[in-house]
Amino acid sequence: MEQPASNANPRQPDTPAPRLSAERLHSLAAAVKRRARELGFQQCAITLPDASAEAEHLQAWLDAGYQGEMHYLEQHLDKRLDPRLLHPGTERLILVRMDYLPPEIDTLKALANPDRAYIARYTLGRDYHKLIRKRLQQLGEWLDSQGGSGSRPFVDSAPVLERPLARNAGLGWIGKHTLLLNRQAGSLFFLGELFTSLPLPIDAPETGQHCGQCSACLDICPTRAFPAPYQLDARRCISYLTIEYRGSIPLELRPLIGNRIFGCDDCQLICPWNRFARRSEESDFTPRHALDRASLLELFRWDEARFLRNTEGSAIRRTGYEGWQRNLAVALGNSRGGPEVIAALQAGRSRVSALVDEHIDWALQQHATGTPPTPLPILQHPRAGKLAD
Ligand code: B12
Ligand code: SF4
Ligand code: SF4
Repeated sequence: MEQPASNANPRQPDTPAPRLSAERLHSLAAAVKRRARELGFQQCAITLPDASAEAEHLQAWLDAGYQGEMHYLEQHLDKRLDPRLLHPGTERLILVRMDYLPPEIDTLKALANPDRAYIARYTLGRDYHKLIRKRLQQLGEWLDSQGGSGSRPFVDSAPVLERPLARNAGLGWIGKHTLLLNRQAGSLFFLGELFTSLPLPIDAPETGQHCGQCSACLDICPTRAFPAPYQLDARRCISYLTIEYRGSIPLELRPLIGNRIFGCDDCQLICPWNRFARRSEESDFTPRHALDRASLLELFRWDEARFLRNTEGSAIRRTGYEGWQRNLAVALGNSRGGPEVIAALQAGRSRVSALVDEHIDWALQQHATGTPPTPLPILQHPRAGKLAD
């Protein structure tokens, strides 16, 4: 999900931050949190620009090759560990989180129907990067008008270790599924941060680990993508395979992908803390083009022009038309099949690329041999009826 560092109107700290009294900084910290809430963030907290404690884990993760082809994660390690190198003059990071679960959508029903497309809940609406960056920019402009001298917003888009920094700010703990979890809100939220030159008072870090003996996320992952708690082998993660990866999806993983055509939520849906996940009121996160209930066939029939039109301003664009067709071919191979599906798959051959054709051939083969769909572990789970939906 990381994209090349953006140049979203950084406000350079060309003049040093004016010296503000401790009292003034204290009241500004409280005011910035109020302002963040007014701007639609559910929570905001302040920490030091320092992630050096992550060096060992980060290096071990990269050495194991878990990043797959996301080679950008191997770059700018110095900036990841020391955010001040990314934006000189930074004294503090203001971390924010924003809930994204849209209201009134049927998550489990979508997963349970093999003819329906499942798109990760975070990306059914408009691209969150733009929304969050814009709000962070507004927060930065406001802060600068109060005595700051330069701020810069980031969301997902730069070499910033967002989860460890958010934990350091006290926004939650890193769960065994590697995502940030909050006692009041679960994990279905985005993170973003504003770099500021103001030495605001910092918040207490979250030092607790509230997963306890639970290992539900590790056990439910359909592709067994967790070699150990707190470690994700992205090469096996459906989110990576359907969004970031451009090549041929490993044969042994295809049946396990089910009907997921963009991202995956299973390790979060099973998490007991997501009983506390809140629905978002942001209209940007409302599903577009009925993507929460679309059928696989309908989406597979989109031509490239329609794909580009319907994914304008959406993070789904990231996978590209080839990736979209590839993912849909795999999901159609896992569907119930039938004459309409076979005809559509056949008609889809030689339309996009050799890569897509290879996945279509696999799907046709699945139906020719009558291979039954692999049951999704999450639907077999005894708590399936009580999951975050
Ligand atoms: C690359 C990336 C991915 C990759 C790799 C994921 C990963 N776990 O790293 C892929 C494509 C798989 C992915 C998937 C998803 N992502 Co993503 N992703 C990122 C990105 C851009 C960078 C993450 C990164 O730096 N990884 C590097 C590795 C080393 O980090 P790590 O595994 O967490 O390891 C750290 C710690 O866990 C710790 N650690 C490691 N090992 C150990 C061992 C022990 C014992 C301990 C204690 C600690 C520890 O040290 C490490 C270094 O700090 C961030 C945005 C950002 N800039 O941070 C979003 C981000 C993490 N993604 C996000 C989301 C929403 C998702 C998905 C839910 C999307 C979806 N529904 O499909 C899935 C979830 C999959 C999962 N279980 O993680 C959100 C998460 C919000 C949250 N609540 O935490 C982020 C923060 C984006 C955002 N701005 O909101 N993502
Ligand atoms: S997002 Fe899906 S595939 Fe990836 S780790 Fe979580 S459950 Fe596994
Ligand atoms: S499912 Fe359990 S182990 Fe996994 S993150 Fe949630 S509480 Fe932690």
